[in-house]
Amino acid sequence: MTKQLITSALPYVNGLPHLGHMVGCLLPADVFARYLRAKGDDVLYICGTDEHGTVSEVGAAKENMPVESYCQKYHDQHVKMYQGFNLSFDYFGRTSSDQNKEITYRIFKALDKNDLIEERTTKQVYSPDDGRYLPDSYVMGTCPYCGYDKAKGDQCENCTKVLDPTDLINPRSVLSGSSNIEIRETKHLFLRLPKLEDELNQWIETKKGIWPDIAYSIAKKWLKEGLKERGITRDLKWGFAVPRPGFENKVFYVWFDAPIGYIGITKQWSDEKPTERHWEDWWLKPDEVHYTEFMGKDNIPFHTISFPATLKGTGENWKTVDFLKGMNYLNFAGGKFSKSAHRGIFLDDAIAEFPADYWRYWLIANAPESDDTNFSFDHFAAVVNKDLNDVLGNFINRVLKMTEKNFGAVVPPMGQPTTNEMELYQTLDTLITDYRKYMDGLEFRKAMATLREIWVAGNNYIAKTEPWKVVKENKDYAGTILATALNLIRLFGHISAPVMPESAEKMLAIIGEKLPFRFPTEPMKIYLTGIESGRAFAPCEPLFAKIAPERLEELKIKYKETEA
Ligand code: B3M
Ligand code: ZN
Repeated sequence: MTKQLITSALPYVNGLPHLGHMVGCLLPADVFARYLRAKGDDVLYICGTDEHGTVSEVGAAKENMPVESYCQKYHDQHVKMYQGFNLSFDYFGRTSSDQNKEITYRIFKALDKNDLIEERTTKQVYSPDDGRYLPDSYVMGTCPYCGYDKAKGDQCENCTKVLDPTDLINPRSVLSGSSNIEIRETKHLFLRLPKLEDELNQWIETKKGIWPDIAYSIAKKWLKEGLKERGITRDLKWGFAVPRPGFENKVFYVWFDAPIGYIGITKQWSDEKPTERHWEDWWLKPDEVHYTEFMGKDNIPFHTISFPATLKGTGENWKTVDFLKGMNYLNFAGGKFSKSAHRGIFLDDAIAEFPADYWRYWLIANAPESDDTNFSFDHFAAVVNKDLNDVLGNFINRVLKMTEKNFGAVVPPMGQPTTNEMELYQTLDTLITDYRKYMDGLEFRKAMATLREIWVAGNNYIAKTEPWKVVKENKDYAGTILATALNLIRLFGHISAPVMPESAEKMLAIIGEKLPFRFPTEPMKIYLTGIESGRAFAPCEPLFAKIAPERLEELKIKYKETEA
């Protein structure tokens, strides 16, 4: 059994998550984790809130709360929203945990021992009007590389270039807007990335043709430009104290301990559940584990350069990423989601409007894999109405009704397959092989298009065989058709489960089956004759409901889609 480690980028604790976060990393990781579990792999899906840094410190001050309680409050909100979306984390932890501190110190000490940490006096942005040092992301200005005028001091989100705040043209404070900015000298620690450049280069080369283009090319672009030493400490109170004399008022930079958080959170899990595998089995036995990371494109540099460098620099045998799934952005009505402008759809609203499966299916079927994608309610409603209602839901309703009417609520006897059934088996064998291939390759859009084709194949089979007519002249064959169709409902349940777990559970319940989901490996000839005749089934309410035109218009107004 393969050990599959899966992580999705750790959402900042203070940011209210929206559909863009969901599709950028959390949901595809969940779909992949569910798929691998259904195939029988040993899966560990780890995530958690990213809690350190100024954003939390400033947020807590605004709410007049101790930063610890502030983080706890928002951590709990994340947990609740992800439960609403049915994310199946094996553990959802926190980067501020004791375990993460322990691992962060262990890694820092190893880097220091290997002469990869350098002390430097640096110039730091101080804002007299705010009465504090401003961290990189709190300085805004014009990017010297692409001219984008809202570039932040840590990274330009327009050209993804990593910046220092002192690189910015016309810098100003994000907090007060003040451009009264002083540069003060202060001591900081740096990770000597140039010393690790060759090793990183060799490693990245092994990913060529394996990683999606976006991940490989961003890493290569960085390496080509040459790596610079990277600061790993900050003038803040909230964070892990730097264990070195003379650094008493400083903490580690949030981007230093956040990716280490994947390991720290795994240790949190393993400490809480000592009966499960030990965290070291996942992180210190690299040959036994396959590791897949999910993230939005802005996170790629940190995960292809700084985090692997941090791990490799220790000289210890840490697991590094095997496959990195980077996603582009999801836009809302052609622009960015924005909390302050109340633009876009945040997860609490999403769940209040529609069942999680509607969102899950739309998001994965339209994942921004090769380019940015746009969300619109028109498109969302079209997909829900057509794919989920007309194609999948209708198939199930018709089959259940027809069977009940002619045979009662039991599976009819299955006769010998005719050429119709043989054709169906063949079509589905091919489609399921494709579906598996796309899921294994993390090509989510293609996987969902194939899933839909599988549902369509079920509809085509019924349209071609016309059981409502056949039942009048050849009841035995009508029974075979409907028994086959009931087996198809089970198939649809098992293979739709990674993306629509709630609906899939209902589909299985119809034919009296329970979890766990199992991805079929046997030929359809065998699988589709699997349910014994005479088994009772339970007719159910329609699984999906259409979004009516009036509702659609209301949604557009409520979420300001038309104004965007
Ligand atoms: N919290 C950035 C983000 O949410 C950051 C990711 C950390 S992953 C270790 O986009
Ligand atoms: Zn730029």
